[in-house]
Amino acid sequence: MSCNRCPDSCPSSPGNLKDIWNRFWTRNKFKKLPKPSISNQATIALVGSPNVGKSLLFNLLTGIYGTVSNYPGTTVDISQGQAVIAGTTVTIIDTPGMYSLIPITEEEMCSRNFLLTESIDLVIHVIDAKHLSRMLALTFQLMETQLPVLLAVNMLDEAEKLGIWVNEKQLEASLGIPVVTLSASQKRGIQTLKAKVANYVTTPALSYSY
Ligand SMILES: Nc1nc2c(ncn2[C@@H]2O[C@H](COP(=O)(O)OP(=O)(O)O)[C@@H](O)[C@H]2O)c(=O)[nH]1
Ligand SMILES: [Mg+2]
Repeated sequence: MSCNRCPDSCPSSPGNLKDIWNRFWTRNKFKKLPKPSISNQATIALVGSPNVGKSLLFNLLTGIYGTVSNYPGTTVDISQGQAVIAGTTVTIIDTPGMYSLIPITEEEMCSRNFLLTESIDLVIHVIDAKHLSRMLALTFQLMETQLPVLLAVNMLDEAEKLGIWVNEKQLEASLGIPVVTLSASQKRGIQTLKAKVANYVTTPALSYSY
């Protein structure tokens, strides 16, 4: 909204805000719908806060043969590997820890840029079951980018010890996206995760309308 007192260069002037808005959303405005079936070219990004188990999950899905490279122009690591899901080989990317799509750290900047500029078929948002409500904020931000999102609620073993029980179906119904509860360290829920990844791209009913 214009206050009518700002010079044209004011960052709050409607023109500049429109530019920022357009730059942020252009990529998403014309985003294709998820592919009808998972293909050899599919790229799946593991995203989430630090220490939620992304890298352990990456290792479980890809084995030990991932490659680590620097995000261009930075010293931030991005790991890439292959996994077999629903009988086909897909690429899995382990992104640097990120609390929010509004970046503060270099890691967050890299993860955000990666998500918004690369061709990603599915984002797996890994969260810690012990801090469910706090971590769902990023889930909503990711959903707003209109990228297909699957929520992986990890650390179930630790949550259960604290008496926290996560209702996968209820969460799925509330959010409108697929949800998997798992414990990467106990290798619990990995097959369900793979099945839901495969299902997600073939079952339009699970797509959220937002
Ligand atoms: N108890 C428990 N520990 C886990 C689980 N998943 C990962 N961890 C541990 O949590 C720590 C952080 O995991 P890491 O994969 O490095 O997290 P990242 O920072 O998200 O990549 C490591 O010590 C893992 O072994 C889990 O499901 N349960
Ligand atoms: Mg990691």
